Amino acid sequence: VKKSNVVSSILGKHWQQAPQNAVGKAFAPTNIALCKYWGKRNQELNLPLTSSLSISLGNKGAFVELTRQDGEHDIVILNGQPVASDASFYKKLVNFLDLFRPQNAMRLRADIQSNIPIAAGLASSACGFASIAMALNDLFGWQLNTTELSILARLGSGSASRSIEPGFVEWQAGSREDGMDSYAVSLSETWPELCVGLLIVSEREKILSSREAMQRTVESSALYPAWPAKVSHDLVELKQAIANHDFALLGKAAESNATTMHATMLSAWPAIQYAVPETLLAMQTVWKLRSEGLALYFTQDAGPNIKLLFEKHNVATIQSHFPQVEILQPFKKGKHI
Ligand code: 2P0
Repeated sequence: VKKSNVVSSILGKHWQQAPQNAVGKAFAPTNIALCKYWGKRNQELNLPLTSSLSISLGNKGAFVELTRQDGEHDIVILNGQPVASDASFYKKLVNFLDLFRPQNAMRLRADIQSNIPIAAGLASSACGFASIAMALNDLFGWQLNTTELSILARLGSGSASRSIEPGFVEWQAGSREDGMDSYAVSLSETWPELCVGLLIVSEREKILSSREAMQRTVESSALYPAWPAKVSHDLVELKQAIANHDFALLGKAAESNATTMHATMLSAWPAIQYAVPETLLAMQTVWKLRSEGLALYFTQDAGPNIKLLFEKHNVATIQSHFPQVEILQPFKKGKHI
């Protein structure tokens, strides 16, 4: 099954018809996985080996305006700066847009405004592809639902499937070969007290893309066979924690999911380690503070930075121990960009 088969089956008669509107606009939040997506069963369609569960970060994400562009090339502007045509983000984006062009091969201009701290390496592809999928829907007037948008966003980047909706989101792995049952579903619960703290410990570039790292882990880690069972266990705990607002259970499940994911990578060959010394120091500080009674947990993605998890009543304490932390409230209402 090819990406274009999935697109044509979702868009039906609308596929490759001209845009209905002059401009397509959309905002998509970025998301942080509490139970991670690590390993694909299908590389082409970004179909995961397991389900995952994330939290969308409120008004932190990407706002896109898509317009038609004369000439031979797409133009991608990120925060006012043109993205070079040899940049990997440009190439990934153009490949994605190729799936949707009408027969006359119309070119597009994508003006993307992101308010995620750039150095955080915070799943920019997640909100990027989700916002592009939603803006295409607006430009072409397809009137797709969130399930269809989640499937389309996944074709750009797996984690983008989880960035269509706010709040807690579960990406259900599904089992079909064409991935039509692999999309994200929003959980209805909210948790206004919940905070995420971004701890930028290093601005170093990513050592290895998530795509390559997860593939190498699946193929060579002796620990990978234990991962799907760990995910199933953590998903049960996370849903229970969310339903009961049990912060200690949420923190434990999220932190141990992240450390287990990184353990599978460390046991890959060649070994993959996204942590730098400052990452480990931050983890040790979290563990020390927790042993002293502070309800503080962390998670870590495919990079050296740490995301702290805590509740609103502990904000002042967290700030005193981590003066450089940027605190986000996923359930706080607010304007985008
Ligand atoms: C996640 N990550 O669940 C996991 C945890 C990073 C660590 O999803 O190859 O950019 O485009 O499907 O979505 C990052 O991987 O990978 C990611 P592709 P993606 O958030």
